[in-house]
Amino acid sequence: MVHTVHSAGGERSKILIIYTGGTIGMKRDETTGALVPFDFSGIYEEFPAVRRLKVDIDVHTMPKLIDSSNVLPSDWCAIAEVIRDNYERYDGFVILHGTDTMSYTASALSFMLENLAKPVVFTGSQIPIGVLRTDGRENLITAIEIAGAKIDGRPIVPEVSLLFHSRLCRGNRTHKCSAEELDAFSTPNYPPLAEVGVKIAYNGAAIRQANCFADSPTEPLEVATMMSEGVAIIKMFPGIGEYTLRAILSVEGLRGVVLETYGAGNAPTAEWFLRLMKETVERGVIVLNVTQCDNGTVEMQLYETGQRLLSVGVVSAYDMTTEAAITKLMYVLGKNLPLTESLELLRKPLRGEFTL
Ligand code: ASN
Repeated sequence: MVHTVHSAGGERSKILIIYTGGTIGMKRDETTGALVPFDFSGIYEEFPAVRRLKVDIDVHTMPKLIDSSNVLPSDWCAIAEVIRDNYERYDGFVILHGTDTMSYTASALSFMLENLAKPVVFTGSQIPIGVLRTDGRENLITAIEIAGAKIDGRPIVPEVSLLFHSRLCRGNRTHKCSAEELDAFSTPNYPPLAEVGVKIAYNGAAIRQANCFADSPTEPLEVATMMSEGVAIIKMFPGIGEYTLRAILSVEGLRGVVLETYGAGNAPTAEWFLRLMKETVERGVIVLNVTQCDNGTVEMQLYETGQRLLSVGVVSAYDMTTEAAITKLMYVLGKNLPLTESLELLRKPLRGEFTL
């Protein structure tokens, strides 16, 4: 469902808000007192300040509004398709999404939207929009402003980003780090694309540069909607048992695993563990090594415990977040390429998701 809400005057941007659900959309029903979804088509009545932005806003409400803990790859495809179908008509897109899995969806969309040349800004809130002290109002207004921001007629942030509290971050570099604080997202290993204070201070050097993404903003937008389901995340812990690990790795249809290791990409050198990893890799399952640390990169050459993983064919994810690693695996495996070509795509940054 698309609603248009126009406001007067000036050189303007056209923004499509895609509302998917989450806390940001919740408002208290005045008769029952229950939290119910807010109708964003009434955005100008509810937030008159939006009229002062130089934007015309349309609102697309997804058919089923969800708590983002219920999100599925099919929902990512549905969002990507809304962007594709409306791409030519808008200057930028704001995705209102629950915070719990927002980093997964933002990461997934960064890969699925090939040759993206327009802003796609994710945002949400910790406090419902209908509650007086909500953080949703500021997040929403700032996200709209960023999605419509241009210099010399060109968008300032032509990539998938995530705006929360006082920072705009690259979407595939984010992680929900707090269940309570309003500053709920971190951007490990990559600087914010903008700091939001009295002004919005864009960090031009961190924003998509011509050579930092493997796709091209001058080519037409393509939407990759095949995301492989044959993936898993395994978090290492001292004492993880051979049977447990073997059971996960022998699941039918498994094609890729994100292995969360210790420190700079280290894991036990126990013979059973390395044998199991070797067997897995030899079966054609890709094992992608991500660190459990909050920041820093995988460097498997540093210690024997990392070198052994490297020697059995485990692939470094460098400084990628788990969210980016799992969605990149789904995206790459969804292309059904020969193994060597999949590995080639995993070993290079496609959308600035890691630093070599
Ligand atoms: N459970 C909510 C969601 O992710 C949390 C939120 O949006 N703050 O949909």
